[in-house]
Amino acid sequence: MTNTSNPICYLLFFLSLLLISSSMTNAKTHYHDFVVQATPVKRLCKTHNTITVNGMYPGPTLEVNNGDTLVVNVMNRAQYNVTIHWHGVRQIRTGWADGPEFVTQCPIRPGGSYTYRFTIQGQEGTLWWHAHSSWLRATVYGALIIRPKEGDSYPFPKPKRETALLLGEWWDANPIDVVRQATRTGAAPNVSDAYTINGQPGDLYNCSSKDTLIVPVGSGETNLLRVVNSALNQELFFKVANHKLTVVGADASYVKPFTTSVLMLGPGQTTDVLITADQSPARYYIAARAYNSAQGAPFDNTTTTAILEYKSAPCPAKGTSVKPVMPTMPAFNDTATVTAFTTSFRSPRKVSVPTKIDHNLFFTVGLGLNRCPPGASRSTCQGPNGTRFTASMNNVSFVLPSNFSLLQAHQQGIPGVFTTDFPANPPVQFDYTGNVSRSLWQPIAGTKVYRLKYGETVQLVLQGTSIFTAENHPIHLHGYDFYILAEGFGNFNPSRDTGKFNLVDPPLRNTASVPVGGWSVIRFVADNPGVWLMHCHLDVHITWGLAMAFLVENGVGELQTLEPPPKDLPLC
Ligand SMILES: *[C@@H]1O[C@H](CO)[C@@H](O)[C@H](O)[C@H]1NC(C)=O
Ligand SMILES: *[C@@H]1O[C@H](CO)[C@@H](O)[C@H](O)[C@H]1NC(C)=O
Ligand SMILES: *[C@@H]1O[C@H](CO)[C@@H](O)[C@H](O)[C@H]1NC(C)=O
Ligand SMILES: *[C@@H]1O[C@H](CO)[C@@H](O)[C@H](O)[C@H]1NC(C)=O
Ligand SMILES: *[C@@H]1O[C@H](CO)[C@@H](O)[C@H](O)[C@H]1NC(C)=O
Ligand SMILES: *[C@@H]1O[C@H](CO)[C@@H](O)[C@H](O)[C@H]1NC(C)=O
Ligand SMILES: *[C@@H]1O[C@H](CO)[C@@H](O)[C@H](O)[C@H]1NC(C)=O
Ligand SMILES: *[C@@H]1O[C@H](CO)[C@@H](O)[C@H](O)[C@H]1NC(C)=O
Ligand SMILES: *[C@@H]1O[C@H](CO)[C@@H](O)[C@H](O)[C@H]1NC(C)=O
Ligand SMILES: [Cu+2]
Repeated sequence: MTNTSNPICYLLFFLSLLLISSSMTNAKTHYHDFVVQATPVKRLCKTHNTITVNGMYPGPTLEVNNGDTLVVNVMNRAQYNVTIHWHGVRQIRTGWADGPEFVTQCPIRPGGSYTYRFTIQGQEGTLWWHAHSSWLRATVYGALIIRPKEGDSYPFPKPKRETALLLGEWWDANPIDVVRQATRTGAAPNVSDAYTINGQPGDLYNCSSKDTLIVPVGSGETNLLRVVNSALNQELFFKVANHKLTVVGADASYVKPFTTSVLMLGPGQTTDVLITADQSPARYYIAARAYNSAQGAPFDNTTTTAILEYKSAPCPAKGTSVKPVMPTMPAFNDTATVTAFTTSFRSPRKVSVPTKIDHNLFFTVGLGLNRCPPGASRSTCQGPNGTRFTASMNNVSFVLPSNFSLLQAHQQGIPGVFTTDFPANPPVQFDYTGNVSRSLWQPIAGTKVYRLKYGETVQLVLQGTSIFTAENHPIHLHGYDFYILAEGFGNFNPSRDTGKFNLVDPPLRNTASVPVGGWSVIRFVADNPGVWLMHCHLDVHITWGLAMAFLVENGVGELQTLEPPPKDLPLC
């Protein structure tokens, strides 16, 4: 181009420069007000004073393009402390906007407000936002849809319509009362009474025949469903009767398309699928119900439904009611189906997985039981055999600070809020997935972080344990996407399992479902300074301490340094 004398070439060159600069200035800033408030919501025959955003359940859908900036002013008009987390957003240098209470900010107290400002950088697909304070996210959540930059297109044929489907969980009670009761008694919290799709349980539940979401389709159309598991405590199977689903994205990264009849999502995960209306015009149930991997544990064994309705479906004759076609759902403990699904994910093409590892970490993840302190009232020790439930990573049950957020304490050098001795390996080696001796069941409590220098590479083996019970744990890392190199059952064995790593096209995600009685291996580069929570996204488990945090130091220069805290950052 530059060594030509052809004036047309010069013209084209300058035009292309203009185009590049205009696509750079195309990025928009979206302003939103979120008012957190109690709102009457009627479900399952009863009205509750539900905490919502702007009176909506689920809350507003945010739609942006990759590269756009969001400015969301959150006003707390509820009676509880609240924060909002933008689940899966990388938050590069903007850790103050990440949201987990006492990790990156103190809570927004009743009457207070805080403005979250952040830019979407290099992410496309479906994410979501939710409260990150106690169990408020049971009802305080919504979709965050990120389309390609203007002028860019999807790496698949443009769908005719797009529908976000948020799978949720409903208690016929105040969810805050449910968690408070569990925290007081030490027992497992009550399970939910219904699952929901975009806030509607569907017509299999009592008093819910009108509370059913209808998803219209035209015959022959291909549509995009953006499925989000926003349930609090339950991994879910998802199916559409008689229709195949082609998975094209997950956690706001594209994947190599594959076709399946069933999805499984852990809380926190998103899956984008194409669905073609290639069946006879009729009404088909879209259904979700539990994948419950913990043997013998009580769970909500109900099924939520929406209806995929062909626009040309014949109207049922007057006075008759033709039920939509119901899909056959996998058994609640069908781990084989889950494994077939989760191991189908690939990146669309070869990716550059870090190969020189600076930190080779091994974290156990699982439950535990605390013996009751002498003299404690029996009413506070209603876990199994007079214990209290707990959970831990590497035998540390995570305790949130209460006087400063971890990020504030780090940035301002305030001592005594956390320690940096989170162990790189389990303090005791044992047969993690075998019959674990009772002497190992009680973890220590602590606020420990693991320190990383800017740019260091991390390999992390997440090893499930069978302490109390083995269970699939959806482990979510804030501020990062990571490659999932492999997963398996039993104890991770480096000499046997390293050979199974996918170093070519592993999927990039923000939440990994660690198999029940098994392990997952992830890798990431610590290129985002801040304090980043990593936790089980079953809220019952994070409540018990199944969490830790990475502290990533600043690098060199402004672009590798955490921004200064916003002026309106809530203090404790
Ligand atoms: C939990 O369930 C028990 C038994 O059904 C019930 O008595 C209790 O009120 C429930 N707790 C809450 C907070 O709803
Ligand atoms: C629905 O109502 C019936 C009759 O009142 C009751 O027996 C049943 O348990 C209810 N089902 C659910 C899921 O609440
Ligand atoms: C769950 O409910 C189904 C009916 O929908 C029933 O067949 C099954 O036994 C129940 N499973 C458990 C574990 O309660
Ligand atoms: C699933 O649970 C049923 C009982 O509801 C049991 O018979 C079956 O063996 C279990 N399957 C697996 C794979 O654990
Ligand atoms: C509770 O105690 C009973 C009787 O000693 C025992 O069989 C059971 O395994 C114990 N359960 C737990 C979870 O410790
Ligand atoms: C913050 O709280 C921790 C734990 O309660 C305490 O040890 C520490 O001294 C407190 N720090 C300040 C500066 O108050
Ligand atoms: C697990 O080990 C304990 C002793 O450590 C033993 O009493 C118990 O029977 C074992 N349970 C199983 C299922 O093997
Ligand atoms: C966890 O630490 C406690 C206290 O030191 C100890 O009793 C227990 O055996 C440890 N468990 C594991 C799995 O390391
Ligand atoms: C609300 O947050 C403040 C710190 O900002 C804390 O002191 C208080 O205990 C919290 N309230 C509840 C109910 O958790
Ligand atoms: Cu968990």
